[in-house]
Amino acid sequence: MASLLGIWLGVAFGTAFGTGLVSHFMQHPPDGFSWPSRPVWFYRFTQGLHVTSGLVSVPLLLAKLWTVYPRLWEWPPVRGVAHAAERISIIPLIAGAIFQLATGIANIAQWYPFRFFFTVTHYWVAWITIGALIVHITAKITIVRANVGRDRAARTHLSDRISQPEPADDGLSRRGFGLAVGAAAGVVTVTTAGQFVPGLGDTVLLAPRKPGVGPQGLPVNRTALAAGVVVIARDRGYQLDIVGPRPFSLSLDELYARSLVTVRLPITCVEGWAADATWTGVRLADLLDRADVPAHASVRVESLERRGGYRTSVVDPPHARDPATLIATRLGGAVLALDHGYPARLIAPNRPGVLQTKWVHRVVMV
Ligand SMILES: Nc1nc2c(c(=O)[nH]1)N[C@H]1C(S)=C(S)[C@@H](COP(=O)(O)O)O[C@H]1N2
Ligand SMILES: [Mo]
Repeated sequence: MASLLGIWLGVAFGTAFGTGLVSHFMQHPPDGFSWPSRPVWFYRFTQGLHVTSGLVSVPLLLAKLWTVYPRLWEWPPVRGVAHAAERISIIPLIAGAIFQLATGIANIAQWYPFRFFFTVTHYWVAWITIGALIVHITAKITIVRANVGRDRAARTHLSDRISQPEPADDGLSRRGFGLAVGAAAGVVTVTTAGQFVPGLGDTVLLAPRKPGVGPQGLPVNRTALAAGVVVIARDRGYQLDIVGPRPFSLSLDELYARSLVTVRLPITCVEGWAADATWTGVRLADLLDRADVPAHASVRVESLERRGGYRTSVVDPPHARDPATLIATRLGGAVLALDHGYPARLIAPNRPGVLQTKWVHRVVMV
């Protein structure tokens, strides 16, 4: 059972790690690297997998700890150098795994009881945990093979380290335990996947946000009140400034009069919810052309928000030039709600929600 749970945990943690790296490098692309803007749904897919594999790991990890718990108190605690190294690697593995799952869930719930910055810590502890996991897998691979593999001969060589046949009538059977853990993992998946799988919104029970619930049928991440832009965003004197070799500005009326392009794109929050919406606005590429911004240049989109980690975002050429990337002024046919970024916001395909800047008032070539 420990071997089987180990395999599933390895798959779940590996998935969470890989998709976590995608999300990290989308938000912090290394120099000279930029992500494609297509397929439109790619980030929705990877981030959905990230959150689901993390949540599914919770019942798997609890079951695994429960199964191996007696082994943690085995005597003598070490049986040589290799065994000691393996035992020591258990500490960052268990601590890291619990830390990643706990902080990830707290972040989904937008609950920040900790003093450190979530994304940076979650990223670095992921490397520590995966490092310890690789050491652990290397140390245990032979036992796992003997336990779950078809090679019966391997079993006899390791007879003292592998599971003995199940004694009859000894409490919860191995099969019953396995089914219970599988059921728990299944329930977690079904009650959270609706956050990002189109059309499954009704099954969301465990997640704090449901697609379709919020102003204009869309959840809100940070409200205008929280961002401190309620007054300034409603100012009739608002202007959108496009700063390039030939800078220009659009007044509120000009911007709305020019908002003629409609696209259907999701907002995909890193926290795991995604919702499709119909956006209308001006193509970013058209604004950049008019300002003579060269096709290979990146631009920075700036919000009216004065503080906050997500008040600006950089748009690299694949996204800046994608015909579906808009400075949007309308959502579902109506003027953008203040909480969704009135008077104007960025919306682009295949991009984490944190980079879909709201209350945009300036676009600057960088
Ligand atoms: N200026 C600004 N824009 C922002 C944010 C923010 O905090 N400030 N939050 C981002 C995040 S994390 C998400 S998921 C999306 C959500 O957009 P919505 O609130 O319109 O659904 O807005 C993004 N745009
Ligand atoms: Mo977000």
